[in-house]
Amino acid sequence: MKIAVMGAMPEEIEPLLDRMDGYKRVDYAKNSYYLASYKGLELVIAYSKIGKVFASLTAATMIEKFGATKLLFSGVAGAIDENLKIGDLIVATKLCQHDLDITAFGHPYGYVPEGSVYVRADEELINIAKDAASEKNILLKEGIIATGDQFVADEERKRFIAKTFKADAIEMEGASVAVVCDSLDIPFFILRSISDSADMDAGFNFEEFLESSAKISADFVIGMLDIIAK
Ligand code: 3QA
Repeated sequence: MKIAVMGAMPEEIEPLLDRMDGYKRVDYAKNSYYLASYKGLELVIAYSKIGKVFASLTAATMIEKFGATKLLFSGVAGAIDENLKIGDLIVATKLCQHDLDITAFGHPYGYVPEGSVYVRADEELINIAKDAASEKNILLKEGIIATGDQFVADEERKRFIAKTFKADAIEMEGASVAVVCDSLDIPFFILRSISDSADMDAGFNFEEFLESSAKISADFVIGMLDIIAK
């Protein structure tokens, strides 16, 4: 079994690589993939670069070229749910693309023919996350994550996404990874730690908290790998 662990930005995977027993870099498709070992587990680790297209390419590459049979995503997100504060962890129960719009043809937001508005994450992996959270007494929220090719720093856009998709958090990769994994029948898991609230201050907060929140998420994924390795 090979497990893919991906992020979007270097800051999201560096704390993971730091914890590996060893790794070697393989360059492919203008990106770097790290073949790593951790407590006897075989991993492939990479950051995709930002947005749905790069994230899809990386997820598909980890599965099709590197043979990953499960995928865990670790990173940061903007909060939509007011109860989510900077540093809090949220795991996606399901994900949607908030910027996918063929409503001109009477379809709902986020829907295209032969697709679905939401893609569900793997329940077994979510259960492992719950075990990791209770073991370490960490608060782990579950919710809907909305993905789009926009850094949202705008109350109005945020309200639209909240209302249309009942989303709790927003980011730029999760739903595209979900579509790839679902299509290829690979169990996946998307974890995010809050870096900002997708409002006026989002840019500023993001820059301040990217590193610390990315580490909170990465540390949690390490805790999950500890359980999987047992
Ligand atoms: C934002 C990162 C992208 O990979 C999505 C962070 C946190 N807050 C968000 C928000 N809206 C959407 N997504 C997010 N990630 C990249 S833009 C900054 C690039 O800086 C989640 C996320 N409010 C590069 C330096 O120039």
